[in-house]
Amino acid sequence: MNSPLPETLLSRLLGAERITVFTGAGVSAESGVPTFRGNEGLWKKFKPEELANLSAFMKNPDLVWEWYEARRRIIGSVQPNAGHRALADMERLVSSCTLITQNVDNLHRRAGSRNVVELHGNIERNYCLACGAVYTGADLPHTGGVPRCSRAGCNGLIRPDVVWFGEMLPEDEWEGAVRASASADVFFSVGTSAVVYPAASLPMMAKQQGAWLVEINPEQTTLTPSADLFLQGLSGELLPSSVNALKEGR
Ligand code: BJW
Ligand code: ZN
Repeated sequence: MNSPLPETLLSRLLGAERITVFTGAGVSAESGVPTFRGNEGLWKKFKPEELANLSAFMKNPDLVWEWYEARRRIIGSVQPNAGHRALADMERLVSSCTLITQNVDNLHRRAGSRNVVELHGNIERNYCLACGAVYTGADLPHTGGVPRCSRAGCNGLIRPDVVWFGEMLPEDEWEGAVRASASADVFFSVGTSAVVYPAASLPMMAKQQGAWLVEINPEQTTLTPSADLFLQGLSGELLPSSVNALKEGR
């Protein structure tokens, strides 16, 4: 059982005009989507650094594609959890609420969040490396192995529209994330190990600009010593109780 939420959290939430939430793989863990790192990470066979980069894809496109296909199958078979749903509720309760996610699994949108900044792309979109043509799951050519572009004369490799190591984050999303972090009164960092940059710089950016920094995670991270409040536990429990407290306080 979690201990009751501290009063300071409630008063900070009630006094906040702008709340920004930054999420990572841990927020989808209770839906059954494996995280990347740590003991519970299913991808222990491969480090994300080994598969989530362009040179791995060029060297062995079928292997990398199959990793994404396996993940799409998992994501397609699971549902958003109570943590995702609480964040969708939070958006409806707070006048300015931005959700910045590193996740590519689309579960925040499926839960009803609308103001979502996807920093690392979306696994449901793909594009041709040669001509840039966009493919969703439904219009992908199914050939076995990595699909190839069906535009006349192209035949380029199709890759998932996600951000791999060594690649720049999408400019508009990054700028939106920086704006929402710098202007936040309360900033939540939820379910992320906060080791992958530049995304991991957002919580400290928010704090340096005056936000009250709350971290939700069952484990301590490198961010924990800087958090104004560390709520140790599962996001599927702590996010609903935070949002319920906000509902009751209003
Ligand atoms: C729960 C829970 C529950 C569990 N409730 N919580 C040296 C220093 C600094 C930076 C670099 C460096 N060397 C290289 C870099 C740059 C590099 C980087 O940061 N590397 C570090 C690993 C060292 N970054 C990049 O390359 C980025 N681009 C860039 O920098 O561009 C500039 C540039 C351009 C050209 C050349 C050089 C630089 C791009 C990074 C892209 C990351 N992409 C991935 C894959 C996306 C696609 C896909 O999904 O396949 O993004 S990697 C992977 O990590 C994925 C995630 O979004 C990201 C973060 O992981 P996350 O979400 O934190 O997950 P976990 O598993 O790490 O943590 C889960 C947490 O949940 C844990 O803490 C658990 O305890 C917790 N948890 N259950 C709450 N129920
Ligand atoms: Zn093409």
